Amino acid sequence: MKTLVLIDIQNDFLPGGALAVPEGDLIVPVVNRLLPEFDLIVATQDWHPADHGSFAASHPGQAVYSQGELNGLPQTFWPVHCVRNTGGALFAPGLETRRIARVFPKGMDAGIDSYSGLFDNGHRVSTGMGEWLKTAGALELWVAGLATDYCVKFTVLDALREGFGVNVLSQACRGVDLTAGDCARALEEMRAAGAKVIG
Ligand code: VGL
Ligand code: ZN
Repeated sequence: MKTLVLIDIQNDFLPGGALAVPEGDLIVPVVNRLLPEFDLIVATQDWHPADHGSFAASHPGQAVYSQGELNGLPQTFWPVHCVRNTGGALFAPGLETRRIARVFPKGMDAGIDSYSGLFDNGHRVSTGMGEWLKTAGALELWVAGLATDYCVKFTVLDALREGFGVNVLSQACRGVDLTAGDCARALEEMRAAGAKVIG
């Protein structure tokens, strides 16, 4: 069961979006080209309430892209992005979505962020993705999407911990690189944890 996991390929993460990932749009044709190789395809969608605690705007005086804490966990304060049921939260135009078997929304609890597609950042609540994939017979995952240094990385690390074999499709990922080198370090961290980073 060759399984593809697409992470947060949403308008707000594309150039021109609220939390633009440089070259985020370039992965769309790459992903579309890969789809026929897979038996099972799932996706995540960052799906925040308008007052989500990861937004700088939810904390008066807090600058976007600054670091702080949210309910005891370290938190980067982001621009308002991927508010559920808004255009910014929709999948990228041009992304072939017809074969996506199931979409797992995440980040709905205003009090905690959820970079990983499997658990919130405190590992308190599961999205159900890991269980669902196991029930579907998936053992090995191929991961693509946005952003390499946040949601891709934490999804990969959680999937490894859950016992999946994990391959990172690096040409089908792009990152934020808030600090230069973040993406390279994220790929190295995934590799060190047991993921295979492939073209
Ligand atoms: C993401 C920051 C905030 C991501 C989501 O998809 O990588 N990054 N929310
Ligand atoms: Zn988010």
